[in-house]
Amino acid sequence: MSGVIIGKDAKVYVAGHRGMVGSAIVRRLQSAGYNNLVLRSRDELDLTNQTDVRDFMQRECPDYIFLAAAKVGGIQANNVYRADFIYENLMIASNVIQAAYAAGINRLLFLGSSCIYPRDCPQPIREEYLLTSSLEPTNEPYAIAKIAGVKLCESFNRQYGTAYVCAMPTNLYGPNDNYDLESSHVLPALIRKVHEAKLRGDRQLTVWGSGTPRREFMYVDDMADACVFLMEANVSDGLFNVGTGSDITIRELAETIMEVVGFEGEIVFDASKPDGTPRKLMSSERLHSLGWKARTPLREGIERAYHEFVKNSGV
Ligand code: GFB
Repeated sequence: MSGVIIGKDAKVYVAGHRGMVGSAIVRRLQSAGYNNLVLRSRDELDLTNQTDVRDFMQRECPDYIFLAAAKVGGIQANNVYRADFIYENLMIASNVIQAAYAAGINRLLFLGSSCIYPRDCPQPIREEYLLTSSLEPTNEPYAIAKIAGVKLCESFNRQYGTAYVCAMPTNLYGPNDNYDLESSHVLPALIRKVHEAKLRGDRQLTVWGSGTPRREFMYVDDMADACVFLMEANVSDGLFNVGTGSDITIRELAETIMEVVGFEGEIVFDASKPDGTPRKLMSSERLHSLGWKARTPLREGIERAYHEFVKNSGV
């Protein structure tokens, strides 16, 4: 079934609207003139509670759902809180997708992550490499939950004719990111570490791992743009990678952030911390062939994120 075209007065539910990705989707929808958004905080609706989610869907019956709610974190949080990552993400995906179907909602976009792909994938990573070999151990529980979400969408589409689409972003950063040093991803962690090192007048900066892993970083507003693009293009099925097409080493990332912040210390690598996947560069050809491309250059995105961080930290 292909989806009904979504107009500006359509009722659009953004699950996870307080998070980095969900809040960017809300900004993008509002700037495009969507005026009937359904938003619920965690206190108002617990997405791990099946009965509450079913009642909410039956009551609200949105025309389109962006499923951006998830328990997320960097390499260390994924590795330590393994049970929480698999349980919460499985519950959220199962509850929302099944309740959407049961309420007769035919259109939904499920958001995952590039870590669903095998650890030692050929690069750039194409969508068809899913489930071709083993996952990266540090985030296997999270990845398994996200793969389950992809398979839920695919299976409901096949059995019931729904139009549930999956978008797999590369490593994202931007407004409303998590800057907690224990649980954050590398880019916000390094923004904070470099900024604080500069304020203290440190001569060294500690970076986890070896600095050699390569990652592809995308500004979250580009991700939100891709999500709304998929909705408006009336795409009704399939898995779409969303990335910029270029990657850099963690050392190069640290050096770029040091330039942006204006800190000239020496980088020291902490080998007691894991490197994770050696390289994670996605092929976004499938999405490019529909006419979408990321716009924000990395340096410019880091400058924007840094200014936002300074403004919010009040230092
Ligand atoms: O961003 P990150 O935590 O996640 O780490 P992943 C990327 C790389 O940066 C790793 C190194 O090699 C880290 O060792 N790194 C260096 C640091 N310094 C730091 C630091 O101060 N903090 C952090 N966090 N890393 C996550 C997955 O993988 O990416 C999730 O665990 C998800 O499931 C997400 O897919 C996008 O890119 O390795």
